[in-house]
Amino acid sequence: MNQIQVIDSHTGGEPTRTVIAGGPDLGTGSIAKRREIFRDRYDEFRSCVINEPRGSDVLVGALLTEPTDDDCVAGVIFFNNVGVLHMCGHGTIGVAETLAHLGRIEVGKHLLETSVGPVAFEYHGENRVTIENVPCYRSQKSVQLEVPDVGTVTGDIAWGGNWFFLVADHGEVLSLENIDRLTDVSWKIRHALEACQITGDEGGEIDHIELFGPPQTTEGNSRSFVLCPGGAYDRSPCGTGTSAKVACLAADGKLLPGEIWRQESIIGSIFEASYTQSGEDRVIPKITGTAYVTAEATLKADPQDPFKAGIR
Ligand code: PYC
Repeated sequence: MNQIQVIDSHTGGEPTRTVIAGGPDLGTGSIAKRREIFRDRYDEFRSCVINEPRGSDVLVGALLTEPTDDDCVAGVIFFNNVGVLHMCGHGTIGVAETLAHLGRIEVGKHLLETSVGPVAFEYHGENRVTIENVPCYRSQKSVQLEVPDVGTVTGDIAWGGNWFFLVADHGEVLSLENIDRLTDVSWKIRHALEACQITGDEGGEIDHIELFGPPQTTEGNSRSFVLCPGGAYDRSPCGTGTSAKVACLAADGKLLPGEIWRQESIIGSIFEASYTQSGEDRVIPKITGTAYVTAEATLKADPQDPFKAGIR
C-alpha cells in the first residue's frame, strides 16, 4: 500500500494539497530538474494525489522537497489536474501556512525554492502571508483575437510566473451564477490563442485566461475570473494572475511602485498587491492573502485499486 501524507489548505477559497511525506525520490538536482523528472516519470503519482477519487480538478498540489539552497526553508514543485506548474501564488501562501502549521517556520521572512527561482515570503501569523513573486512583465499589449462564437476580444499577454491573457472587453457578467458561461468563453479564448499560435515569449504556452471587470466589494479595485490550465476556475484571485495584472497596470502607468491594488476573485476573496520596480520593464509583485489548513490526511493507493493512479 502506498501511503502519501498530505496537508490540505485553502487560500481565499482555492485549495492546495501539500505532500509532506511519501513522495517520489527526485534526486538532488535543481528544483527545475526535479520538476522535469516529476513531470516525465511520476505522472501517476501526480494524478493519484490530485485527481478523483482522492482529489478533484480544483486542487493544486505542492510537493515538498529538500532545497538545494540552504537559505530556503523548503523546495516545492507545484502541479495540478493536468500537469506541472511553474509558480503558484495561492499555493505558495498555502504552503507557507502549512509550514507554520507544522512548526517549521516562525513569524518572519523566509525563502521557498521553486522551479523558477527562490520566492521570498513573509509569514505574518494569524493565517496571513505575503509572497514576493519572481520578476513579472507585460510581453504584448492589446492583442486583438477573433474568438469563434464569442467575437473579437482584446487582451494583454503577461508573465506572472505563468503565462496569462488578460481581457477586459469580454462583455460578460463576473458572477458565480455565470461560471459555466465564463468557463466556456475563457476556453474558447484559450483555443483561439492556440489556433492563432499566439504564445508568451520563447513559445511559452498561454495556459491561464483572466477576465476582468468592476469590483463588487467595497475594498476591491477589480474583480477577476481566472481559468486554470486544467479547466477549473481559480476560487482565489490567483497569485500569478494578480502579478500579471500588476505588471500590466505598472506598464500603463496606472499603478505606482508601493501603491496597493486589491484584486477580488469570482467568489469575493481578496489579494492585496503592490510592486517594486526591477530594471526598466520588470516588476516584483508582493501579494498578501490568507490561508487556512483544512485537513491532515494519509492518502492510500492500494496496488490492486484500478484507480490507484486517479481517474485520468
Ligand atoms: O495562485 O498563482 C496562483 C494559481 C495558479 C493556478 C491556480 N492558482
